Amino acid sequence: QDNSALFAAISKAADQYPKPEGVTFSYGTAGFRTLGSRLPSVILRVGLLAVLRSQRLNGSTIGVMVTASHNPEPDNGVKLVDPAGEMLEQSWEAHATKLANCATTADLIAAYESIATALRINVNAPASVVYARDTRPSGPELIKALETGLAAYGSQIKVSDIGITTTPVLHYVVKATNDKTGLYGTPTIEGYYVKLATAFQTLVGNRGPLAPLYVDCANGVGAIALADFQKHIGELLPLKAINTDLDKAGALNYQCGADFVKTKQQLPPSVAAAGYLSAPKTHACSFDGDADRIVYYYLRDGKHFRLLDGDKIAVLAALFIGDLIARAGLTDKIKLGVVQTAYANGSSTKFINHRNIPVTCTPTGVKHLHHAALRYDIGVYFEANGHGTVLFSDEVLETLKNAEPESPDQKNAIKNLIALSEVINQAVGDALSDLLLVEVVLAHRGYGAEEWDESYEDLPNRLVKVEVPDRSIFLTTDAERKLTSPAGLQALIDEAVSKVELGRSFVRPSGTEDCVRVYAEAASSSAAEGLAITVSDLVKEGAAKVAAEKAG
Ligand code: G16
Repeated sequence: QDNSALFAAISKAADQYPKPEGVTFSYGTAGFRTLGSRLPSVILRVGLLAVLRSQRLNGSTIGVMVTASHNPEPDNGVKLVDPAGEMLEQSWEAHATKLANCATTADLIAAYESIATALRINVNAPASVVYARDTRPSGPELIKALETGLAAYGSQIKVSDIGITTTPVLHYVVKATNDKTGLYGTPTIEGYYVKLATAFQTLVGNRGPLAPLYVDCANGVGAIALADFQKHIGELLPLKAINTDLDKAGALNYQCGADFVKTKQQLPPSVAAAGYLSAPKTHACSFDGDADRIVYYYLRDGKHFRLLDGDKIAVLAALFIGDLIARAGLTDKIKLGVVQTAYANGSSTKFINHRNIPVTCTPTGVKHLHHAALRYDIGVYFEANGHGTVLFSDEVLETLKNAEPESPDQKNAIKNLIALSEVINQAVGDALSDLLLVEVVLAHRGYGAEEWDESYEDLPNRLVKVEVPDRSIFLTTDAERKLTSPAGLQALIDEAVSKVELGRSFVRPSGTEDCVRVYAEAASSSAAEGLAITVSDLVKEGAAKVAAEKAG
């Protein structure tokens, strides 16, 4: 087949967005992430790969999300969404990295052709791509680059822009678009909110209206989602948005948002100043910049900051679902499990194990947790940072729909399990959907934040970012709990940990920021702090040693 016209059109588009010199891009924890100004060529090329991926999968719709989520405002990023709404299949990350790093247009075309040949893709076949972006200032320019690349295909491909929205909404739209049964939901932003609101109303039943909830939107796109969603649930759950300034330069994720709260272990100053939490029995939550993470918090005795992070959400959800399974009389038929990463607080893992719920540990990154969760009938997965969801297998949904309840209580439990599978985003973690899940469980249990918090006591912990000359020298194994490189460093960490009561610490390179992350937990706050400092120093020394050896 003659591909010359297509390749000429792609070349012309790519020429407008040359790769910046001296930068090596890599598809990390959640796609490409770096300064927005460096990304136009990458975004265009990711668009080309989305077309190839769609062609490889018989024209299924592929998503492209332009966001850098929790990162600072000058950063941006891009990730691909597979047809079922999941993260891009891992084996394709290498193709993305390869295209992103081609130095010239000619190299790019050659790499593109070689991927197509190796995977037997007909480059003239139809394809379908849907894309969205968050509110970052660099977004419009990057979307222009994406569109320039996609325009090279002319009417051969179907392209749909759903505008400014959250990452999980894009994942939902991709999944719903590809769902041949039409049962998953209408593939639009509106369709998503209708689905969530309907399931939420079923679950709340006559327990509403619920108390108003303060939501820190990190000055990001979550503010838009929240306002839109509110129209669908009215007074059933009044959502009071805080940090909704989308126009103020530098405000995104700054001193607010889920990442700030989790890493600093404190209230966003804006929330503290507003005094929302000094009233008894109030709690609040924070989204991150693209609203795919959520953490909760409250002030114990009106004074002491208490974090209810992804681990606490996982426990809340898993115990509630476990109880519903038991009440539905389906304990023998449905296997419930929890998936965490090494960042999960040791106390949470112990608590879940004591409840006879199996726990799997995976490397950081939703893609890893998601796949592990699919191995359970109902898989609850949460990263401590608030990223997560609950997956219901198709078989479980069948079982629930075909169950013949023997009592009103069984019938109710089954109805609630089905509604939970609808209120919980089945494609990826969503701050909004997770918020609804938490509020539903609290309403059913009759809990406030204090009662929720009583499940277990977190071991004191610290998460530190360490800047090193080259984070790629840090390699890990055992679900990132051990370092294999630099040589000898893990033994030194082990030695430091062994001196600390209930000590645990690990080191891994971030896949979204230019740093190495050090996590430490221990029996006391000062010991956790001390261990984090010791291990950070070991990391700096180790990195400096490798840099010195390289220099000569
Ligand atoms: C992304 C990933 C998360 C991960 C986080 C931090 O979150 O989707 O799974 O926990 O990055 O990753 P790392 O420690 O490798 O930097 P987000 O919210 O930024 O998309």
